[in-house]
Amino acid sequence: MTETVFRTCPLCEAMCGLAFDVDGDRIDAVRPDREDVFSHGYICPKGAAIADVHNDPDRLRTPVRRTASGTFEPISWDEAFKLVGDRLTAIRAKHGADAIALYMGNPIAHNYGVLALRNGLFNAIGTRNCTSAGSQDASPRFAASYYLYGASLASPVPDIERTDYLLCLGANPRVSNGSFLTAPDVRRRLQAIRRRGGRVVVVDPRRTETAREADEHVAILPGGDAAFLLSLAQVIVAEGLARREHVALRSTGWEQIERRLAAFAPERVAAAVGIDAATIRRLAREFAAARTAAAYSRVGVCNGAHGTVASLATDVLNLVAGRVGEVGGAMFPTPPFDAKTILKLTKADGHARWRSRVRGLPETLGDLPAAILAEEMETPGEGQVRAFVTYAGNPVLSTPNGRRLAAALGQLEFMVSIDLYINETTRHADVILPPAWGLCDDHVDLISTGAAVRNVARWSPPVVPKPKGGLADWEIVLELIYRLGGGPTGVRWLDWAYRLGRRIGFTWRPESTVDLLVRLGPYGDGFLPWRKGLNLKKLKAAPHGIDLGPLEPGIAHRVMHRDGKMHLDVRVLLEAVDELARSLEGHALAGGGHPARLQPNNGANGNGAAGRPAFGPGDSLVLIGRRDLRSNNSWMHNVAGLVSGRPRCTLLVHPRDAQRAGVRDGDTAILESRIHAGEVPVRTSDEMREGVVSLPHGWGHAASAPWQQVAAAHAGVSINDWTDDQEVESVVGQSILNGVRVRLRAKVNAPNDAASPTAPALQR
Ligand SMILES: Nc1nc2c(c(=O)[nH]1)N[C@H]1C(S)=C(S)[C@@H](COP(=O)(O)OP(=O)(O)OC[C@H]3O[C@@H](n4cnc5c(=O)[nH]c(N)nc54)[C@H](O)[C@@H]3O)O[C@H]1N2
Ligand SMILES: Nc1nc2c(c(=O)[nH]1)N[C@H]1C(S)=C(S)[C@@H](COP(=O)(O)OP(=O)(O)OC[C@H]3O[C@@H](n4cnc5c(=O)[nH]c(N)nc54)[C@H](O)[C@@H]3O)O[C@H]1N2
Ligand code: SF4
Ligand SMILES: [Mo]
Repeated sequence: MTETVFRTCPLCEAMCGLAFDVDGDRIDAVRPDREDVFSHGYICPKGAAIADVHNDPDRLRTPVRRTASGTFEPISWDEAFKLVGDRLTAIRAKHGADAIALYMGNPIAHNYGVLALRNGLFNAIGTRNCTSAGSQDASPRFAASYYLYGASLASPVPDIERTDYLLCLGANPRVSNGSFLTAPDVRRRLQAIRRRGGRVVVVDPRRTETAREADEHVAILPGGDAAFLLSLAQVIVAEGLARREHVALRSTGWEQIERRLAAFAPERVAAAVGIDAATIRRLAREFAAARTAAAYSRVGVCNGAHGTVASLATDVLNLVAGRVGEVGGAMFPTPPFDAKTILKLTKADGHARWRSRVRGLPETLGDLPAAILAEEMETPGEGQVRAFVTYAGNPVLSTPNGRRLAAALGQLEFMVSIDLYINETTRHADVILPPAWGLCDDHVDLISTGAAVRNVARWSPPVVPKPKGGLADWEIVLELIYRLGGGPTGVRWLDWAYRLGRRIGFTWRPESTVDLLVRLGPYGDGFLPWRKGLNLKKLKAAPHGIDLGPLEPGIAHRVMHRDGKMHLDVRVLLEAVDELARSLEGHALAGGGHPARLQPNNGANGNGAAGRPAFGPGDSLVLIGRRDLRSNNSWMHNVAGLVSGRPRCTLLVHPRDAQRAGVRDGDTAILESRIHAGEVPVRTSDEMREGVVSLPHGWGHAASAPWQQVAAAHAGVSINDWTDDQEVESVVGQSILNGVRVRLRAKVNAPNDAASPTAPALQR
C-alpha cells in the first residue's frame, strides 16, 4: 500500500520539503511538498533524484574489506567493527592518538545524529588531527564569527526577504541554492528583491547564473574581496555616511578598525581588486543610501586568499552602514535548536587552541585544515599519521593536491571509511562501513536551521524502514566510539554514565539531544507541562514544519559575548588586516596580478614539482571553481539522470585568453599549475573575467570505474589535482581553492606531451 512521507531534503542547505510516495521499502515517487511552510513546493533536480541514490545498485549495502588484489569483499558487521576497533586501538597504543587522523565530509552538516556524536568521536579517538569539509568552505567565517560574536556558528544571514539592496560576493545561490543562507527557491526570493524595486549586485570573477539575473555584475579579481569590502567601508566613513550610533549600539572596538581603513581608499585598492575607484565609490554610496541593505559573502570568498579578513570585512561594511541586526540587513536567526549551545557546553568551540605538527597551522572549531593531511601522513617523526578515518567525505577529490593525498593514503597502516560508495578516496580504505543511509532514519537539519531566512522548525520521520541488519550513521559512529573507549558526549562524567547505562541495555539516541535543545531553546516548553512551548512531540505532529516568523531585529539573542555586542578589537583579525594593507603596498610596486599571489611559489616543497618554472604575475591565468545545479560536490555523479547531457566538467576560458593560448572552444588543452599538468576540455565564454579560468570541483571519477559505472563514464577531471596544498589563507590555514596560478596551452599531439594524468614528470 502506498503512503506519503514528508521530509526535509538533506542534500544541501536549502531544506526543501520533499514528499515521498512509498510502498514498504520501495520509493515510487519523489515530489515537492507543496504544503511545506518554508519551501512551498520548490525542489531542485538533485532533490528529485534522491530516490535514485536509494535504488543505486552500486551503493554499498554491507561492510566490505579490501583484499590483497585491491578488490573488495563483503564482511559481517561484527567482523568489521572488531577489525576497525582492534587496528585503531593498536595503532593508538603504539604511536599515540595523533597517529589517527579524521576527515568529516560535507554530508555530516545535514546529519544531526553524527553531529551530536562529533565531540564524542573526537574525544574517543583523542587525536588532534581532525579535519573536515569546514576547512574547505567555512573556517574563515567560523574564526571571524568566533572572535566577533563569541561563537563560530553565529554567522549573520542577509535578510533577503525584506532587503532593498543585496551585495552578494563569491556566492552563486541560483546554482548552489544558498550557503549560510538557507532559503529554498532562492532564485524567486532574489527576483522578488528586484520586483519590489530593490537592487541586487553580484561580485564575482565570472558572470554567473546569479549575476545574469542581477541588476549589476562586478567582475572582481580572485582574492580581491577583503580589500574591496574594506574600501567600501572606507568610503562610507570618509564621506561622512557612517551610522555611528548603530556602530556604538552594536559593537565595541570600532576605533581599531576605523584607523586601519585609510589604507584601503579606492585608489589604493583598485588595481589589486580589479575594480576601478569610481565604481567602488558609487557602490559604497549606494550601499549606504539604500533604505535597507545587506552584504553577504560566501564560498568564493571564504576559500580564497584573505578569507578571514573578507568575512570580517563583510560584517564591518554591514556595521558601518547601520545594517547589523536590522530588518532587511545582516540578521541573526533564532533557531529552535541552537547547535552553538552544545558547542559551548562541550567546550568544542574555539580557534588556534592547537596547531598541526608539520606546518603549525591552527585548529578552527576543533578542526585542522584539510590541506595538512598528506604532509602529516608522509612526514616521519613522533605524531606521524598512520591511520585515517574518513566519514562521508571524498578528500582525494575535494582537498588540494588530491594526487599527493591519494599517494599518501596508499602508505597508511590502516584506513576505514564510513561511506555509501567505493570512490576515489574510500577505495584506499581497508574497511568501508556503509550506513543504511539517511532516508532510513529520522532527520533534523541542526545547522541550516540556524542560517535560515525565516525562523522554522522541522523534524522528519524515516522515509523507508531500515533494512534488516542495517545501521544508521549514528549507530556506526556510536559503536566505534564505544570500541575506542569513549562515550557519546565527549564529556567525561556523562560518558561514564552512558557506558554504565549501556551495560544494562540503555541506548543513547540522537533524538534525546534534539528534544533537549528544542525544549530548552527559545520556543521550548522548558520541560514544564503547563507551558505551551515546543517539544519534539509537537514537531513530530507538524509534518510540513512550523513557521516561527521572520528574523528578529537585534543581535544579542545569538551573540555569545556577555555584553551581547560584536567585538572588533581582536588582535589576530587586526593583524591580518594590517598584513593585507602591507600586501597592497607591495602590489602597487609590482603593478599587476592580484593580491592573492604576490610571492610566486618556487616549487621547493618536495612535491614532485621541482623544475617546473615559477608562476608569477603576467605569464599566467588564475583558476577558480564553480558548482553545477545537478552536482553535489564529489558525489551523486552515479545517478544517470544527473550526469546526462553535455559534459559539465569543462574549463571556462575568456575567448581572448583562449586565443593567446592557441586554444579553441571544444579543444582538449593542457592546464598547468605548480604541482600538476593535465588535460582539460575547454569551453570559451565571455562570462569569465579576462585572466581568470573556471573549473568545477568534485569530478575526476576515472579511478572509480569498477565500483561506480555511471560516474566513471562521465569521469571529468579533478580541479584539486591542480590546487596546491601549500597555499593556504594566513589566519586559519584554509585551502586556497579559488585563485590558483595556472597556465594554459594547446595540446601538441606528440606522444610525450605532459598531457596525460600519469605524465612521468608528475609522478612521485
Ligand atoms: N577546488 C575546490 N575544491 C572544493 C570546493 C571548491 O569550491 N573548489 N568546495 C569544497 C566544499 S565547499 C566542500 S563542502 C567539500 C566537499 O567535499 P567532501 O567533504 O569530500 O564531501 P562530498 O564531496 O560531498 O562527498 C560526500 C561523501 O559522502 C558520502 N555520503 C553521502 N551521504 C552520506 C551519508 O548520509 N552518510 C555517509 N556515511 N556518507 C555519505 C558520499 O558517498 C561521498 O563519498 O569540497 C570542497 N572542495
Ligand atoms: N548544485 C549544487 N549545490 C550545492 C553544492 C554543489 O556541489 N552543487 N555544494 C554545496 C556546498 S558544500 C556549498 S559550501 C555551497 C556553496 O555555495 P556558494 O557559496 O554559493 O558557492 P559557489 O556556488 O561555489 O559559488 C562561489 C562563487 O564564487 C566565485 N568566486 C571564485 N573566486 C572568487 C573570488 O575571489 N571573489 C569573489 N567575489 N567570487 C569568487 C565563483 O565564480 C562562484 O561563482 O553550495 C552547496 N550547494
Ligand atoms: S535545493 Fe537542496 S534541499 Fe532543495 S531539493 Fe535541491 S538539494 Fe534538496
Ligand atoms: Mo561546502
